[in-house]
Amino acid sequence: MQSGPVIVSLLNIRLPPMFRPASPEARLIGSIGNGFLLAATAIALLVIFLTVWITRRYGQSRRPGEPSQAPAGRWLEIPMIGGPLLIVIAFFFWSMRAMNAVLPEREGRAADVVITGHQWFWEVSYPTSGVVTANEVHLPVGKRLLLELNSADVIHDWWVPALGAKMDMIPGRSNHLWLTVQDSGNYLGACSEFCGQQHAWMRIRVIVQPEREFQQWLAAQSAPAPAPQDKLAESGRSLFLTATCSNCHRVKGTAATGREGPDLTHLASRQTLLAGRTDNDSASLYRWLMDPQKLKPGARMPKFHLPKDSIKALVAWLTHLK
Ligand code: HEC
Ligand SMILES: [Cu+2]
Repeated sequence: MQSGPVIVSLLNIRLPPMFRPASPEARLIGSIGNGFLLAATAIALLVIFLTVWITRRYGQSRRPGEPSQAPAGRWLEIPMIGGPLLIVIAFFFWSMRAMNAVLPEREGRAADVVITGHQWFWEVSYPTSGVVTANEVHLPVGKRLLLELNSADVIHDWWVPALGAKMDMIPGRSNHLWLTVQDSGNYLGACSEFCGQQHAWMRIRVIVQPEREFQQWLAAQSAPAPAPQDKLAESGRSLFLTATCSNCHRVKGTAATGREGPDLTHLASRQTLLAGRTDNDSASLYRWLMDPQKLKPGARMPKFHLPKDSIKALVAWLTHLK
């Protein structure tokens, strides 16, 4: 459901995602934002009105000389103190309600999904099925899920505006969020705490699917990497295992068990590469392996100066990893 003010839908304006909440948690947080915007607008209008009215009524041209300095009576002091106090109290309870809905009480439950921020990609793991993937988070629709958020290096911050709360990922501790997504679809977000050179290319893609589809995806992901189907891919696979690639990347079903870089077991099933930097196709893979530093300067993957034929073989194998 894409809710928003009527006037906006009439004008056919596409609001930014934080005004199109897709979860009850996001809706609650959005309501505070909207309430705040309304209250602040009303106060700004009141101040502007009083400024104009008072200057016109009591200005020098109308009433020359020093204005009378009589102090205001109780009738003015009580609303001037009481009004703001009431507003602050209302927002305090409103915020407490939202915090209670979004921040766990974990209810003794283990996390459904564990997301770990790395410079500059997201490791995504599903503890109950042992699935590990990267950058694209698949979730089942309509289920109340507990997310665990960690960091492998510096502070990152998880934020998918349409899905609600923003949460820091702090090295050495785990933060948690509850999340219920009500509609299937793709939801985009980004790392929201400056975390180094490629912070801007640390995008999030949450893919929300009907339960059956999600379970199919999970089952496919828990399988080991498919065997190479042709000679070229076969040589790409052995190159991968003998070059240093396997020190940093895991490919389930092979000897590659590195965790420094994204898990590549089912790389070809993802929509994008490098946390949203490019589409996932052979041309982009080729460009990446030719010179990672050109595509994502500063990325934690060095340039290998591999001959073109070797890169072609690697790409052939990587595109096999459905
Ligand atoms: C020193 C560690 C390291 C080594 C060695 C390494 N990589 Fe990487 N690789 C990374 C990191 C880190 C990333 C994530 C870059 C980013 O998105 O910022 C990455 C990303 C990738 C990606 C994109 C994955 C995705 O989901 O977007 C591919 C494909 C890849 N590497 C292939 C290889 C191949 C092939 C080799 C060997 C020739 C190799 N890597 C060697 C660290 C490494
Ligand atoms: Cu980050």
